[in-house]
Amino acid sequence: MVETDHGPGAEATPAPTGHTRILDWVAEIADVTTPEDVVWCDGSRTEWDRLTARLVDKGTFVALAAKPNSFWCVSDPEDVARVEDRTFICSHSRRDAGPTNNWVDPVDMRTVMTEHYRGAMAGRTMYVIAFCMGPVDADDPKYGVQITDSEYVAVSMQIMTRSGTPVWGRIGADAEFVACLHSVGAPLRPRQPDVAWPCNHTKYIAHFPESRTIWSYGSGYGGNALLGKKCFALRIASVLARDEGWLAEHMLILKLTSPQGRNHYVAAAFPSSCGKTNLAMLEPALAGWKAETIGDDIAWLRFGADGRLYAVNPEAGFFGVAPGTGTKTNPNAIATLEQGNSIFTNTALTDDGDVWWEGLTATPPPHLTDWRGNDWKPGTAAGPAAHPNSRYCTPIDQCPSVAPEWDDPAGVPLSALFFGGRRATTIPLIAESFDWNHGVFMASVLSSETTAAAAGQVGVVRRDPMAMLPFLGYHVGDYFAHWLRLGNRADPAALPKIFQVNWFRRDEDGQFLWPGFGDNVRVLKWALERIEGTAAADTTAVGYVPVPSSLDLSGFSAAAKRRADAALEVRHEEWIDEIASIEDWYAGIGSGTLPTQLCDQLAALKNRLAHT
Ligand code: GTP
Ligand code: SPV
Ligand code: MN
Repeated sequence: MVETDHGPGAEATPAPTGHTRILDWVAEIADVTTPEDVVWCDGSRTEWDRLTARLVDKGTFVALAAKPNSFWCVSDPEDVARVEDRTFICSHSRRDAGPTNNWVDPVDMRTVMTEHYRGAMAGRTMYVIAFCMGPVDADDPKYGVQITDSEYVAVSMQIMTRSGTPVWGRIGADAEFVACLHSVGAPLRPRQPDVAWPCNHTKYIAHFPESRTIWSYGSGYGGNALLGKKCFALRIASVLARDEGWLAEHMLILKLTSPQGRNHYVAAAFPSSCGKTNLAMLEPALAGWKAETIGDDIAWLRFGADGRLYAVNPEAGFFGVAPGTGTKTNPNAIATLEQGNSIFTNTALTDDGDVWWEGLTATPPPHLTDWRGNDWKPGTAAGPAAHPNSRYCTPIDQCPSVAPEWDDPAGVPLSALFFGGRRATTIPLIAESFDWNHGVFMASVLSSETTAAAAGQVGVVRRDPMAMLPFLGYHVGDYFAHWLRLGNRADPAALPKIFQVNWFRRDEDGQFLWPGFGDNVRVLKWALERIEGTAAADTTAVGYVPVPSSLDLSGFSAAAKRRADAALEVRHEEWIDEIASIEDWYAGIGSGTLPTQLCDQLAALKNRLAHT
């Protein structure tokens, strides 16, 4: 045990590790950031109670009367989403960050950020959190240590990751770990009162892929600050995966059981705020089908000895979009939250100590406190009561639909991969790829309208390859080559089939053509029947698409069936525009790096469009 006590704080705790590199790093960061004290987190309930009480005292948290052990808070109105324009991949060579990432030389970035970090934790407590992404019993567990000066982050990391004493034990004296440094960048002078949501107008979310290091500064929100999530489990992990022969993906993981009792595991990549959590907690609209949740945001995919692709959820909680979540759309999320032990950020607060957001109930309560902390009354307010990117943070193991194997270190073998986006036109409800390379092509040109999950304009169509555009730690062309290589050296019969889906196609009035949510099981059913060889398909220019009678629309009205048919249409005139946009996207990647197989796929698609 090593005593690490910087300054006069009453809370300083002894280090629970003899890991020299961790001790040296923590001491070095404490010297630069000058916190009042250093607390080594044990991840216990006692710690949770102490930190949540502190957050209530500070005015950050409001304890909810209506839900056990649950808290509401609002962020600074400038700190509400991931900041993609302030996110950097600081690889040694600019080339390795590729055309889709912001790049700064790692030495320059460390120099600039060190000046921001200097004294940044003054007046605050520095927490040191050990965590493991994925089950601690994995063959090759991936550890992280996050330093943070935010109690909000410390309690959120308790929900989102496996953390604390058991992980310190596993890390031992010499395990590899990803060093995650986080500061909200809001030092306090002596006796300066704190604000409810400290943060800094200047923000940096920097990744150093070669040294497996993350430096985050200025934001306290979501993926900017909970560094196990997008920063580690996607940006750094994608680089680990490239080097070690696996894939780190922005995917939900779902277990489906047919009425005949057949099990399939599937994973699906949709961009932020495009339906992963909802599909992961699906309540099937078809009788006899069962859906169970394994993960809702991130999947780590590795080939097993049997040649199949296995998926593990590296997280332990959900950081889910609140608006649109209700008993009709996502009853499992609502039931998860009813159990308590949750944090709500930027939702509205009811007068009786509960949370509310648009879509929770059909009509809002007569009075609310909105996400800016102001009075809010239906009909009179200028904006929504909850921020569109307001989130709940809740443990996965209290979800009623969780599958027992969610925590299995071996993962689950995948039958299918789905790639989907939010597209008002063009992209059919579902299309099956012709083979692995065609599926990788489909995923490489995935596109979606931007959402409130990231700061910036909403509703603009952009290419979002594999739903990973904001989360890739290296060159997108190399990433495509990695996908192709892994599939091409595998047994084709053991590979998951690749499908493209679009729940968000609209009619001329802007209404969704497909009802979505629980009805999405109808689409999944067709995909599984394709895998089992029983469903019929039309061969179109863009892939295999259900013949109308092969999609189970039982219970749909005639009008709903017509709308489903429209959602399935492959309209060549729309695809001509799409091709132009795909060509632009590929041109930006650079012919030296874009795999020739993908250029061949694009040429073949153009050829099919011209001849069918
Ligand atoms: P991130 O956590 O940002 O990665 O988002 P996500 O991909 O998990 O998206 P989520 O499931 O939280 O859904 C985002 C929004 O899309 C919510 O407002 C949902 O209500 C809405 N949504 C989800 N599934 C469907 C669907 O099948 N159809 C329609 N129309 N909307 C959906
Ligand atoms: C996303 O934006 O994809 C999220 C939310 O899941 S965040 O954790 O902020 O990245
Ligand atoms: Mn996400």
